[in-house]
Amino acid sequence: MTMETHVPARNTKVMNRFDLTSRLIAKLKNDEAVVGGIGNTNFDLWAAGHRPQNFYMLGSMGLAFPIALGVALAQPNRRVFALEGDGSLLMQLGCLSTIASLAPKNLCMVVMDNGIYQITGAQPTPAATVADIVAIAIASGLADSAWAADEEDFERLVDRSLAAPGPTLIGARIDDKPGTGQTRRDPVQIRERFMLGLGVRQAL
Ligand SMILES: Cc1ncc(C[n+]2csc(CCOP(=O)(O)OP(=O)(O)O)c2C)c(N)n1
Repeated sequence: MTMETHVPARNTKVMNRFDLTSRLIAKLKNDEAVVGGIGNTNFDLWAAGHRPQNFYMLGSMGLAFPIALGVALAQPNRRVFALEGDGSLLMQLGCLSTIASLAPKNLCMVVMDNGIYQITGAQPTPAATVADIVAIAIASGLADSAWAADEEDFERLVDRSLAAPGPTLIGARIDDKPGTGQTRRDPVQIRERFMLGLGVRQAL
């Protein structure tokens, strides 16, 4: 079964990244992993409440979904969420069809689509005009992809992703606000904490 009817992006409510991220984190009760993409997605993930199972990508656009794919394949009994901006995903579209081919049941991708490269000065991305991220995901083989119509619908889609076999993708149109707060930029610490959080490294 797929995520019901596909709502076109332009019929969806413009929401807020930090609010949606907080709603997602509030639902996680089983040490689910969450991978934040470069910049605002990981800033808001940090601000929503740091968890040892969070990983914060620094510096490279488009790597949240590929990293989350690796985690999902390595730990099939853990649910994995990944948060990415539209500009970053458009730079790394090939990951969608790779994920569709490998079909990890435990992976949910969330695209925070503000139609701009917010963090570098709000230049418009193709998602603002010609590119529909959810349509691209479906055409890449990710049938369980849907735009969230509003916050309630976003929560419903997250609940479904926690219960149903994935991979799933949720598109959310968001406003142009920058991230709330800033992740501490210490890549070694971020990696070590994540490995501890996933139980693949023992504390010294
Ligand atoms: C390969 C590469 N090109 C350009 C940059 C500079 N850069 C960093 S974040 C960013 C914009 C990210 O846009 P998006 O993913 O839509 O997130 P938003 O800033 O809108 O939250 C850009 C252009 C980079 N870090 N890496």
